[in-house]
Amino acid sequence: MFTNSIKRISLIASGAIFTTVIGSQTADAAMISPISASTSNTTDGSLTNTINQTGLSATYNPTTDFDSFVTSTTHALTTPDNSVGILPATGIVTYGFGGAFNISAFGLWNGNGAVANFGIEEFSLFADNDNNLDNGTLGQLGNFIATQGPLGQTFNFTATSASFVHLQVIDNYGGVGGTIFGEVAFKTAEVPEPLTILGTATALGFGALFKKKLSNRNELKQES
Ligand SMILES: [Ca+2]
Ligand SMILES: [Ca+2]
Repeated sequence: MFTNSIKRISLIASGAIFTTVIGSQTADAAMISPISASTSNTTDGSLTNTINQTGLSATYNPTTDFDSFVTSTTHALTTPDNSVGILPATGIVTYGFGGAFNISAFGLWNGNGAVANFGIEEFSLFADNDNNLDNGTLGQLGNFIATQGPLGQTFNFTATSASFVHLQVIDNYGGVGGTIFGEVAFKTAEVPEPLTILGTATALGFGALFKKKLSNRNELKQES
């Protein structure tokens, strides 16, 4: 659906280094990427493409400052190789963190295809302790309006502990048949697990330290 028709992170001997790493980990603007994504919509491209940093103009890790990263990083033209299209245009995408994290903002790189208007416009976020929206949630984090384009966008909400977040796509900018977005990330205040910190320190030590209106799904499939 993107193609021609949708013109779319020895243990180090130095304790000083280790301390430095811990110091940056405790910054209250660390980034967390979901480790899972699911939807009941049909997809073109892959939801994995929205959590694996494909298409981003820079890469991040858990110590990266969320605010400055999101607001200065762009996503390449959204294609099936680096993004996802969900069909129909509205629906729910559920992201999982592999455990509860205290999250306080959502980063989105929206649809940025060769054909405009397939990006997310209105959306809501819900916190949850499981991947099931139907059995209730921990509450709505907010209702937001995204803009289209390659630059990352930040949507803040009250800090909430959640293992899953449901992204409810309510509307897009008019593209018929589907909605496209390139990448997501979350802001967390949580200190990553000790193992993660150790791994990061060790690594540092070794390393130097839709245009035409899509008429139907067949067309979408054919062109995917
Ligand atoms: Ca991507
Ligand atoms: Ca639930």
